[in-house]
Amino acid sequence: MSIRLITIAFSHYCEKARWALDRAGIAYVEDAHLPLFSYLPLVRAGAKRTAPALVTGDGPVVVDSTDILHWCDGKGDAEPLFPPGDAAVAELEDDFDRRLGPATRRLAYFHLLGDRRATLDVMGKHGPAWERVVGKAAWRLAVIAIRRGLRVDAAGAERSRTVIDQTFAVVGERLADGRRYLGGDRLTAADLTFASLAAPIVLPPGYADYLPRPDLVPPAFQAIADHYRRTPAGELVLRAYDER
Ligand SMILES: N[C@@H](CCC(=O)N[C@@H](CS)C(=O)NCC(=O)O)C(=O)O
Repeated sequence: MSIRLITIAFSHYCEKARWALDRAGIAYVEDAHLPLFSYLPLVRAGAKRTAPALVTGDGPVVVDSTDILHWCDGKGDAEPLFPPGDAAVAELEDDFDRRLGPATRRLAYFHLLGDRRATLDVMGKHGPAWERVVGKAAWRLAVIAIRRGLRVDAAGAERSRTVIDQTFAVVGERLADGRRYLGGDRLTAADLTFASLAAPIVLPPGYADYLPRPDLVPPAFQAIADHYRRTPAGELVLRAYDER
C-alpha cells in the first residue's frame, strides 16, 4: 500500500510535511483537497480535523506536521531533522509551529481573501475537479467561513504582524554570528519549519505553485513579502527554498 499524504494543497503546514518527505526520499502520493473538503478524507483515514495527515499503511495515521517530520527521521535516508540531543532545534520548531504558522496564515488570508481573482487562482490549482467547481461557486461562503474560523480581520492581522516581527527578529539574532542555518551548518527541523511556515508571507519562488500568479498578488500583499524578504530571516527562507 502506498503512503498517502492528505493535504490542503496550499497549506503551509502541508508544505512542511511534503518538504520533509521529499528530503527523506520517501515515495508518497498526495491526496490534495480544498479547505473544508479536507474533513471527510481526514476523518475517513482516522486523523484529526487538520491537514496534513500521513497514512503510512504500516501503523497508525500520523496526524500532525511535526510528528510527520519525526516519522521521516525514523524512516528516511537523510540526516535527521531533529539532531539527537539538540533541544534548541526542537524548541524553535515548536515555537514556529504554535505561533508563526497561525500568524502567517492569518496575515496572508487577510490580504488574499479580499481579492476574488487571486483567491480563486490559489484555490483553483489543486484538488479534485469537483471540489474546485463547488469551491468556485461557493467561494463567498468559503471566504466567510475562513474569516470567521481563523479570525481574519484587521485587528487579527495586526496582532499576527507583531508575532511575525518578533519571530523574524529572533531568527535574525540567531543568524547574526554568520551561521547558515538556525542549528548551525546544516538544515534542521527548525529551518524547514521556519521556511515553510513563513512561505505564505515571503512568497519564495519555490512555493509559487501554491500562490497567486505573480500579476495577481495584491500590491499590499507583495509589499509585505518585499519587506520580509529583505530581512536576514527572510533571506534564510529564500535560501532554504533555493536549496530545497
Ligand atoms: N499543528 C497542526 C496544524 C495544522 C493546521 O492548522 N492545518 C490547517 C491547514 S493550514 C487545517 O487543516 N485547518 C482545518 C481546520 O482547522 O478545520 C500541524 O502542524 O499539523
